[in-house]
Amino acid sequence: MDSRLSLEGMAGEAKGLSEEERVAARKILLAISAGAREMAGLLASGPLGGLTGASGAVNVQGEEVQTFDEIAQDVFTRTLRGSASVALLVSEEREDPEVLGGGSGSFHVAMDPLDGSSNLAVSGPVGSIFCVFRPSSRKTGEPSTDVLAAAVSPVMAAYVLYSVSTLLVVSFGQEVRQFALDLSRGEFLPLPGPVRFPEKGSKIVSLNAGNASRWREGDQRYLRSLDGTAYTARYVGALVMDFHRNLLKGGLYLYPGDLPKDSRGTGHPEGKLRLLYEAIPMAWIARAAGGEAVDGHRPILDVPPVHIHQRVPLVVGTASLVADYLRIATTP
Ligand code: AFP
Repeated sequence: MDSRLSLEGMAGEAKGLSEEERVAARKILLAISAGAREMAGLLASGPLGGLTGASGAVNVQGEEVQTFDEIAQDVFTRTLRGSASVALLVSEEREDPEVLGGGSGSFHVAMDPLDGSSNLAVSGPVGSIFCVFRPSSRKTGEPSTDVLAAAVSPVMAAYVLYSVSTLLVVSFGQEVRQFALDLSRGEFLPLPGPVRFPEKGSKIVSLNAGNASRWREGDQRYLRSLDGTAYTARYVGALVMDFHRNLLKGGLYLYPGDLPKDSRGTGHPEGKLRLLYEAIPMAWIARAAGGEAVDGHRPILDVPPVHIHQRVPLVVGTASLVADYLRIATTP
C-alpha cells in the first residue's frame, strides 16, 4: 500500500466506482482542493482582510451568517460547478438544492462550506465538510427527494481543516488519507497514511458541558460517569477540529439532543448538527478509520434522511469510546 497516495491516486484506486465515476470523483476532489486553497488564503489574512464579522443575514437554520460563510459558499459552488461532475449541490447556506450544469453530473454533493464560523472572530480553527452521493435510480424530478434517496449511500466524504496548517482529509470508504497544503507550491501534498483512530489513544472527550442541564438523563449520566476517570476534555466548538484531533489522538465527540422544551430543554431534541453535511460525512470517515458514529442509539449511517437540513444528535470517535457511551447513556 502506498503510504503517500496523491489525491488523484486516491480517486483512481477507489473501489466500487465505475471508470466514469472515478473520473468524476477525481474532478470533484480537485474542485474541493482548489476551493480549499482559495479559502485558506482568504482566511489567513483574517481581520486584516476585513472579511471577518457577520454579514447581517440569517441562514435557513436561523443562524447568523458570517461574511466568510457566504464567501465559502461562493468559492465552493464555483469550483464544484467547474468540475462539471456535480448534478445537485446541497449546502447549509441554501434552503434548496442547487442544480449545477443542467443536473447531468455523476454525483450529488452536500456541503457545510464553513463549519465553526463563530471561531473566526478569534482567529480560531474552522473547516469545510463535503459528502458525495451517487444519484438515486429513483429519479423523481424533485431535487430534494432525489438527494434524500441518494444520501443513504455516500461514495466519498472529505473535510478541510483551516488551522495552523490547512489539511484535507478524504475517504472513499475503505481508508482515510490526509493531505497538507504546501503554501510554496499551492497544492495539497499527501501525508503518510492511511489514518486510523489509535487503538490505545488518550481518552479525549469533546462536548459542550455548558449545555448539559438541557440534555436527556442518559447523556447527563454519561457526563457524570467521566468524573474521576482518565479522560481529558478538549472542545474547540468546530466539529472539524474536534473530530480531527480525536481521530489522530483517540477520543469522542458528543453533541446530543436536548430535552423537550417544557422540561428545561430548548425543544431541540434532534440536537444542532446536520445529518447530510455534518453527521453522515464524519460518520463515513470515522468508519473508514476504524471508529464509529451513532445518533445516541443507532449508527448515523442507518438514520433515514427525511429532510435535507435535518438535524441529528451526534456521538462520533474511537469505536470503544462510542460503545462505552452507548452502554452508559442507554442503560438506566
Ligand atoms: P457554527 O458554525 O455556528 O460556529 O457551529 C459550529 C457547530 O455546528 C459545530 O462545528 C460545533 O461543534 C458546534 O456547532 C458547536 O456548538 P456549541 O457552540 O453549541 O457548542
